[in-house]
Amino acid sequence: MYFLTSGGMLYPRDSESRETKELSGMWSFRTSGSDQDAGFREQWYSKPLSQTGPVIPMPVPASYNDITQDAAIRDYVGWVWYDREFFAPTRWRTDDLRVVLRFGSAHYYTIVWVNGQRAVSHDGGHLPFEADVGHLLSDGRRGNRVTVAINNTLSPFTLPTGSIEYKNDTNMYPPGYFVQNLNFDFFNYAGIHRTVLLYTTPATYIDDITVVTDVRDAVGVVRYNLTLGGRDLNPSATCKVVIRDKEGTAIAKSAGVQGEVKVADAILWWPFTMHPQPGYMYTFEARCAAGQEGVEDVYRLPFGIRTVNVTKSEFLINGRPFYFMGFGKHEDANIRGKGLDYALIAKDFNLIRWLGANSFRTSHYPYAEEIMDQADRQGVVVIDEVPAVGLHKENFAKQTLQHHLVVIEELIRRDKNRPSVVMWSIANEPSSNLAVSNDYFKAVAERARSLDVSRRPLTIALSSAAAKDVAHQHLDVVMVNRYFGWYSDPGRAQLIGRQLLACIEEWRNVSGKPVMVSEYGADTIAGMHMDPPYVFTEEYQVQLIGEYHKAFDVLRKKGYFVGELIWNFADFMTAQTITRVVGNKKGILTRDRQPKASAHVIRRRYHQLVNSSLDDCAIYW
Ligand code: BDP
Repeated sequence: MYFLTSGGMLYPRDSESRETKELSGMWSFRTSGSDQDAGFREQWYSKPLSQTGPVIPMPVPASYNDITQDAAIRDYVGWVWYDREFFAPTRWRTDDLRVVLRFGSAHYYTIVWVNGQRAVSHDGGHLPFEADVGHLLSDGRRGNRVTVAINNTLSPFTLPTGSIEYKNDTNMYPPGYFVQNLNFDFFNYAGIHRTVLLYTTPATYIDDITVVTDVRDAVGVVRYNLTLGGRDLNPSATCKVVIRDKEGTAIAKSAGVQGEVKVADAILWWPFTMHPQPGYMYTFEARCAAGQEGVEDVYRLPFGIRTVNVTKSEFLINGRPFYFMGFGKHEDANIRGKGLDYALIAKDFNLIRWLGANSFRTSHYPYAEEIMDQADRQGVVVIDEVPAVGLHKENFAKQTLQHHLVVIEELIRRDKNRPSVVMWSIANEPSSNLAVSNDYFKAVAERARSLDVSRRPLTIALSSAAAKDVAHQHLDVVMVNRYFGWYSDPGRAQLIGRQLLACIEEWRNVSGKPVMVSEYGADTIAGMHMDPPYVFTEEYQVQLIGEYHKAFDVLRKKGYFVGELIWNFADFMTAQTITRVVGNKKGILTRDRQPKASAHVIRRRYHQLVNSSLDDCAIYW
C-alpha cells in the first residue's frame, strides 16, 4: 500500500516516558498587508516579529478574524504571521529524547520556523501536523522562538474549494482589487485554531497504534498493530501490551508489535441512548523498549470495543439497529470563531444530551480531537467528514484528488481508533451528477477502504437528483440533504411530506442501500413570531420540522431509513451576502447556545423515539 503521508499522529499524552508543554496564550501577530511577499523577502522569521514591524497580541488557539475592531483583519485574505518565545527545559537537551512541535490545526497553508530555521509546512486546515524540532532548539539557558506564517487563500484545488476573482473594472474597483469566492456556506475563519504544543518521546518511540475490535460471543477481540520510529531501531525489540479497564485494572496482556488480545465479558462501547453504561473506554497500554539503549516508551491509548456493520437496510452498532438522531454542527462561536474552547465543548455536549441526540456529523470538516474525545467518552456517535465541500465541475481535477487522498489519509490516521466514529463522510454536496465525479469518488472511496482496517462504512451528504447521481455506487450508506419548504416552495410546509417521501423512495430504489437525511431545516430568527407561520419565524421552523418528522415516521416503517440529522445544531457565521442575516440561522439553538422553539420540539421527539421504539433503550444520564 502506498502512503501519501508518513508517520503516525498519536494524540500527545503525558506518560512516564513522555512530557507535554502547551504553547497556548498570547502570541504576536500581524498580517502581511497588501505586500504578500514582504515576510519572505525580509525574512520575518529570522528575528522576533516585533522587530520587523508592528504587532498586536493574538490568542492561540483562536481564529484571528473576530478578535480586533478592524474589518481588514476580519476579512483578510493572504499571509498572516504569528510568533512567540518559549523555553525548553534543559533536561530536554539530550540525544535520548525526541522533541516534537505539534499543531492541532491551522487554516490553511502553514509554514513553521523554529529559531529562524524552517521546521515544517502543512497544506489544509482541520487536521494535525508536527515535526521533530529537537535539533533546532537552543540550549536550555536561552529562549526559543516559533514563527508561523499562515495563508487562508483557497483555490479550485484546495479543500474546501474557493477562488480568487480580480475585479478589473476601474470605474468600479481600485487597481488590484480582488475578492475570495467561497464554495461553501460558513465563514472562512483562519489562524491557529487548535492547541500548539511540544512533546517529548524517547529517541526510539511508539510512532503509531492501530486497534481494531470485534465481538465474538461475550468476548471482545482486540487486534492491534504498533509502529515504531526513531534511530537505532532494534529489529528484535519487543513490546508489552496491557489492556486496562476503566478502573485501571489490567484485564488482558500481550507481547509483540502485532497481536490479538481477548477481553472476556467485554463491556462494549454503546451510544448513550442504548446502554446504562455508555461510552465505555478501555486503555491500551503499550510499552516498547525498541532502541539499542533500551529506553522504554509508554503510550496509553483510550479505545472502545464495538462493532459497526451495514446491511442492505440497517446500520448496526454491536449488532443492534442504530437510528441516527442528531444534527450537522459547525466549529463556530462568537469572538473565537473556530478556535478550540473547552467551555464551548462542554456546553455543546451537555446540550446534545439535553436534546437526546445520539449523533452528529462533523459537517464540513474534521473537528478538534478534544471534541472527538468527548464523543468517545460520552457515547455520542459521529459521522466523520473531510473538508471536501464545494466540489463542482472545475474542482474535479487531478490536483484536488491528490489533496483529497492526503486528507482522507490524515483523517483516518487521526481518528481510526475512535469508537464514536462509525462512518466516514468523504464529501458534502458534490456535483455527483457529473460523469467526471465517478472516477474521482471511486478513487477516494478505494483509498478510504484500504486505509481503515476496521472497514467503517462510507457515505457522502448527497444533493443531486438520485437518477443522475454517480457517486452512491461507491458508498455504503446514502445521506441526502434536502430543503423542501425552504429553498424550494418556501413557506409551503404542506408539500414537504409528499416531496420528501418521493425523494427518499427514489434514492432507495436507485441505490438499494440504507438511506438517511443528513440536512433539512429553515432559517429562523430567534424571537421572531408569526401565526399562521411565516418564513424566518420560530413558528415556521417548528411547522417545517414537524412535517419532516411525520414523513420520517412513514419512512422508518419501510425498514431502510436509518436516520435524521437536522441542519443545524446552532446558528453560525457565514460570509456577508444578502441571503444571510448575520450568518446562517438554521440552528435549533442560537449562536450563543440558547434554545429556539424548535429545540424543544426536537428534544421531545428524540426522547420519545428512544423511549418508544427501542424498548430496552432509554436515555441514560
Ligand atoms: C447545504 C449545505 C450547508 C448549508 C445549508 C444551508 O450543505 O453547508 O449551510 O445547505 O443552505 O446545502 O443552510
